[in-house]
Amino acid sequence: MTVLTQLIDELNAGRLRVVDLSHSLGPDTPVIGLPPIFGASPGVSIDVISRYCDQGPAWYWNVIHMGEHTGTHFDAPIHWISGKDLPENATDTIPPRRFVGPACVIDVTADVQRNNDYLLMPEHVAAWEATHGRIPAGAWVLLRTGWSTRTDAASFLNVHADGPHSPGFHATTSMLLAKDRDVLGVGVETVGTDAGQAGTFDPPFPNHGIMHGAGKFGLASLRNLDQLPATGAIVIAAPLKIANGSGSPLRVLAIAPA
Ligand code: 23J
Ligand code: MN
Repeated sequence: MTVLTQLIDELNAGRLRVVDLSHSLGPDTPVIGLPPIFGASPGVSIDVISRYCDQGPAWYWNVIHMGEHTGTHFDAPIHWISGKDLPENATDTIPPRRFVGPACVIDVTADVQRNNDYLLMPEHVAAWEATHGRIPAGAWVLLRTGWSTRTDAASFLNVHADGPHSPGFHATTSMLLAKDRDVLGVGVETVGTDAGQAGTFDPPFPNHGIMHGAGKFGLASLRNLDQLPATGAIVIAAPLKIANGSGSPLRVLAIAPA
């Protein structure tokens, strides 16, 4: 018996389960809207090449078209200017070992219900660690907010006259996680790893700047975080091997105790 045969035995026996942390990807997938002075990410389009028809009598396949940062997706360090010169910073050069790590799930659902602009602070991490133990190096830190239950695009993006409102990380927390805890990266249920209002922060989009400047990753638009324990699950998040890619849609899988 090896740990790998034991893994399969535990999955077969239902003592471990695979939890899908991804949304379905299609034309209805919401995409981030940046101020119009910046380039825009298109929505998803899927066009049939053939479907058991004259163009392909026995086969069905599609052409897909979308931005790299669409739906449930991975942010590589090269996505941000702070990570642009780091080694192994793109989807095709990150060592695959770094796609796998233990999950630390921080549940702030109640705080976010009170305040859609909630930012995770270092003292919240300290309180979580007092209960669950120190976040180990090489962990995925997943911010459970309940945001993935917002299934219509308008409430998911939550754009008001003064811009989008959704939770995220305070810059000091991003520093703590990236530098002191040496995480793989952070994952969120929202459209991006920065808070909705982060374009107005000084500096703008601090989580992107700090995480990617430290060679860390992001996972956006996760779901089913309520099916994970605070500790004890592992996450596998491997982006498409796009040459020089800044990120990609992906299937994020967790393996968790049943
Ligand atoms: C570009 C600019 C700002 C942001 C983003 C992309 C993302 O959220 C992303 O998908 O990485 S905030
Ligand atoms: Mn992204």
